[in-house]
Amino acid sequence: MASNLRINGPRLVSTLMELAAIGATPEGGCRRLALTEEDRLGRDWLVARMRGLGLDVRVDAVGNIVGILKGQQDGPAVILGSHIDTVGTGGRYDGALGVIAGLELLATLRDLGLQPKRDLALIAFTNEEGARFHPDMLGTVVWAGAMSAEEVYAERDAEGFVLGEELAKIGYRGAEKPGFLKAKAYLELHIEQGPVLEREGFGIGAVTGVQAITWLEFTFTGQPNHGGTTPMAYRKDAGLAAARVNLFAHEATQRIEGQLANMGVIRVEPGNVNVVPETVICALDLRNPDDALLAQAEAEIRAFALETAAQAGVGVAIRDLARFPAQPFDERLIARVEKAAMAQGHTVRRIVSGAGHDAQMMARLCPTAMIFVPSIGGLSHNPKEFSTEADIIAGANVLAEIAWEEVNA
Ligand code: HGY
Ligand code: MN
Ligand code: MN
Repeated sequence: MASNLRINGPRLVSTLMELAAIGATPEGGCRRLALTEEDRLGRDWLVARMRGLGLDVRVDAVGNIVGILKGQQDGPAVILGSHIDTVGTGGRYDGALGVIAGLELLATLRDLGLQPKRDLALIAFTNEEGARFHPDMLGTVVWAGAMSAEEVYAERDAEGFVLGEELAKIGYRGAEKPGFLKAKAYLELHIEQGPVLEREGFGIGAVTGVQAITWLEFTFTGQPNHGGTTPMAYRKDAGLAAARVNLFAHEATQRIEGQLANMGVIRVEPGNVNVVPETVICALDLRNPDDALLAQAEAEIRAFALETAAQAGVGVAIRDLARFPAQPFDERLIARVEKAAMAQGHTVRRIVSGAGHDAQMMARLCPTAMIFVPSIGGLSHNPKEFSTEADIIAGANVLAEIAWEEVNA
């Protein structure tokens, strides 16, 4: 049964589009920021679908939603998962595809009346994106024991809302202990979110691991003053310091092999065109497949920030928002992804993930692998994010074959 188990492709696509309608944006994407009303609606929809499949549905202390198909015998489960929260300019596929593909496999098993030897679980993890609350991958960070629920409850978003309160407000501060379900293996289907598979003509990516990620927040404190009367030499310009750090970080990507930098947050106070900025809070997303090179880039950028703040006569505070080392996946499962893809007639290549994923934390607990499908135009975190029906169905069938084999091994 293992090698010719196939999911219901049209149902996969229609279920994905049903979720996409929740938090749909006029530009054709999705906006379900973690713990917002849109996230709650998506969660409620998923819980109802899981219950409709007869799964045992549990919610843990940080809102991870766990749907379990009981196996014939006790023991560690095979876990499928991803996330349904999105960034502000999210698309329809990032995260959702992995959750819906897991749901579709469970629906297929129900259609066929198949009970696995072990528990087969599907988890939608909380706040994978880290767009509203930090760190990203928060649900799996707590699931894997790297932070406690109490620690993350205290996290605040940019408006000052507190994570623990927001979680309770949407009704997903659950009773289960994060990590309560032991895992034999974790598998995640996800869009590539980059241009490689499409550009090189591959249908499936066998993901070898995730690159290292560091997010830093800089708070520059200057002196508000008149933008027209204050001589340039007299200014204590927090905006100038932030701009120089952004430029320096981009220049570091030219010098350091594999280095990436993005300043996606720049908040200026008071934010008036004719006032020299008093405070600038900015956040840098730094990544590199190599831990040591990322550490070098971080050290250089930190040193430059202190130096440029002194030159501009402004104060500076630097805060860690997230820090994940490069994470390799399980070689046996990576090879299994390649084998299943080829057996099902797809082209496949190995690829390192540029994006962070829940899988990188689950890999600390059990053998883990990811399956990528192409992102058209390499677009993601953009409402125009798109993957073809053929590709997502192919990815879901590769996931199904491996999951079914692992859960009965
Ligand atoms: O930031 C990331 O790489 C992921 O999308 N959370
Ligand atoms: Mn994602
Ligand atoms: Mn994402």
